[in-house]
Amino acid sequence: MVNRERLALWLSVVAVLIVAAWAAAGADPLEATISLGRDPEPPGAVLNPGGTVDIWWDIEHTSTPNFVYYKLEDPTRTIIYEDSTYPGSSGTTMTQQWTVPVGAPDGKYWVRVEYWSFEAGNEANAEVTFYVCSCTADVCAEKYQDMNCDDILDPGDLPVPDWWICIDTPLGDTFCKRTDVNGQVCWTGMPLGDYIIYEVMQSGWVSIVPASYSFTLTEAGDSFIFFNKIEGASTTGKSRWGRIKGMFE
Ligand SMILES: [Ca+2]
Repeated sequence: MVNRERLALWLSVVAVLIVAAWAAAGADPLEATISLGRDPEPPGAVLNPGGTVDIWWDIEHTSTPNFVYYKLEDPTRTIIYEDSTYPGSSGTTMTQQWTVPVGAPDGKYWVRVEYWSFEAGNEANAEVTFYVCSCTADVCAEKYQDMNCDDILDPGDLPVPDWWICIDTPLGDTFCKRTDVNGQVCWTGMPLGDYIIYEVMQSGWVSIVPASYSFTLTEAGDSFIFFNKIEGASTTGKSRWGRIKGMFE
């Protein structure tokens, strides 16, 4: 076969593949969406044992429902604590509750919902996690701006609202919240363990205290302060040395 024939053959194969891909895309308008939720959401934890988690979902679809499959798995994803198959459209909108049984391990549990239609088979899946812990505690943070640029947190320094504070949890997730009008943010009912809490630094600001803390959350709970000043802002008050010196003048 000469090179020109090879090229023609190769181009025709590519053209057939493109047409096939286009046809497949055009022939598959079915794409269900699953909204899946639970309460409490991580990093808030369900108490172990006896605590309850609310689970709900809603499936939007244009296809004909065959069945909906639901399962709840342990942190290793090898033990199924609960599962159900809902025939037809009986499981497209559901609300249910699960109580943590005695003997269940602490950790991150998994909920999975699968939507199966007659036309498209396993058309859509969704997964969420929730935390289970035998002991929980709260973590809070406060964010201030050094208004007089003396590097000291004093009564004239103002709280900073709408500032992102994030935590990395012992179960491998990251969650962020904005500070409220009082410059505060709290996470309540969190599992004990090793965390990192940090602020998301913005350009034009300089940290005075650490912008990140590693800590082990115990039942006593914990709180942290983030304290910044605007880069290049001039000192309007006396330095610490200036104050000490002033006492003897
Ligand atoms: Ca100050």
